[in-house]
Amino acid sequence: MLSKETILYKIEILISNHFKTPEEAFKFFDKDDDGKLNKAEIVKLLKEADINGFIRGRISSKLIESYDKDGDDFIDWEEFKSAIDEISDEYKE
Ligand SMILES: [Ca+2]
Ligand SMILES: [Ca+2]
Repeated sequence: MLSKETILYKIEILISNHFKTPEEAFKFFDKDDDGKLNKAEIVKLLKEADINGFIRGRISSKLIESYDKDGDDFIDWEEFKSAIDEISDEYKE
């Protein structure tokens, strides 16, 4: 199992390599355009972030567990942003 730090780091790399802003990444992965990421959409994000296929489902659940503040089983923009802010805090020099 990858550590949370490693996972967030891979997501950070994905976003900075392929998107101009975290918001653009969020919109890209929100395939059904409902303003929230569901588990399947997060699994796709993890795939793009080069996370091993066998653990994507579990990591996706873990991320929802950690960042779904209002408990609706979706990650909305505010929740996504708080995860991204955590990454930037951790990796800023
Ligand atoms: Ca969605
Ligand atoms: Ca939520």
